[in-house]
Amino acid sequence: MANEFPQALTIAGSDSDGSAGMQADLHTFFRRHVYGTSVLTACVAGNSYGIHDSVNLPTTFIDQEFKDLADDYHIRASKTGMLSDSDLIRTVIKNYKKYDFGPLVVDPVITTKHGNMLLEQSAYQTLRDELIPMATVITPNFFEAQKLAEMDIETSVDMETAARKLKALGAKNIVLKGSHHDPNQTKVSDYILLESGKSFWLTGDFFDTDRKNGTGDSLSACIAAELAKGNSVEDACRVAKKFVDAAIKSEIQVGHKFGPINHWAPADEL
Ligand code: PXL
Repeated sequence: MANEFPQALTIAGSDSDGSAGMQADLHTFFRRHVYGTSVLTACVAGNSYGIHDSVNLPTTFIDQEFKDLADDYHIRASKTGMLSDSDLIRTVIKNYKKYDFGPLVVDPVITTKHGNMLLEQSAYQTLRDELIPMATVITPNFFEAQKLAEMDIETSVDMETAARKLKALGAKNIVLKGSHHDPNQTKVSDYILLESGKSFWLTGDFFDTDRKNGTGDSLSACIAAELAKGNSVEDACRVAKKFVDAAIKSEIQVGHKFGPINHWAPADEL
């Protein structure tokens, strides 16, 4: 049947070293047997030591990318990554409202693992007030969740409170990633709050490594991939946690410092 193979879209920036951003998303789509399309928003020059430059694509070009995909492909789920300024965010919102590209996973990318800002200060409010309310799922990391929920998170009860606050911003389902900043910890627990009100924890082993670039990108891409296959948000989150955990545990040695996760590692039968 024409055009029925599961197709997903990443709306994100390119990371020249391939470890994060659109490259990590497309690796993930491929690995989860979903055809990957892409709307490129920005290009980042960097490597495993850090990020050294970035440029945004013109919004008229982004409009054209959306149109070309809408004219031909049957996209069943999408995700956003790096959207560095308000113009870009609003261009994505405008196009997303215009076309039917399925449920939207918003990874509220604010900084890189190295602490480089990927979102201009003025764009933060646009992300919070305009994009997050459109999200089927948001996947903030610990830092992003504290910023968006405007509270410190120290305990598991704090995580539950923060998730409720994030839901109040308008996102339907919340995937709040647990802290992994204590080298002595043995587990990392993410908290999931679903649209239905159901909530649960997903716990995985903590693996102390500096090869974790692209973890958040891949988690949100995996959720989008599973949604594109018609799976539920709950199942998508469960698969994504296992997928990313396996990819962190099985290091590949490329680059000298903060290297990528290993998208080959996960088994197919997650
Ligand atoms: O992992 C966050 C991220 C997202 N998008 C791009 C990036 C990075 C981190 O380096 O470069 C383009």
